[in-house]
Amino acid sequence: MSTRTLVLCKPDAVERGLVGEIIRRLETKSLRLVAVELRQIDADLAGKHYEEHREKPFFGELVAFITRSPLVAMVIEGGPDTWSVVRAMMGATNPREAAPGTIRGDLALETGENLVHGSDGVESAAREIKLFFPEISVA
Ligand code: 3AN
Repeated sequence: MSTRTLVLCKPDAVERGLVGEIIRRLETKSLRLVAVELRQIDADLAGKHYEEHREKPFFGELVAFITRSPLVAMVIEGGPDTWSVVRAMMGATNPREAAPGTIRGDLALETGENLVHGSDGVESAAREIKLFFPEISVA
């Protein structure tokens, strides 16, 4: 069985011209692209996407960042635990602590500009795919 997950190349990735590098890493790993879209999201979608962080002190900053310019949203698939493979490739939330070899470890320095988002489980993947790509099947 193959599962799907949502990946975002955040605005900093688009601004820095790193979308190709990020997709290259995912594809080289043999993960497959199911859907890809360049779009600038509004505060409403950003708030729904980051629902779990709504009460955190950095929520306003997070919404301002993710809406500031276009991002690239993708649905990725590849085996039984795609979300977990993608998370391992992303590295730790704080790029200063992210291992070399990971996307954040190699390409970023600040938590507020950490290039990528990946769903953190099967349920959040289904929820997030529905938010960004309502027409795409979650599995
Ligand atoms: P991840 O992106 O690794 O799943 P989450 O879900 O804990 O991390 O956090 C979502 C986003 O919120 C992060 N990518 C980061 O941009 C931001 N964030 C998380 N923790 C902090 C923090 N302590 N200060 C500022 N921004 C943060």
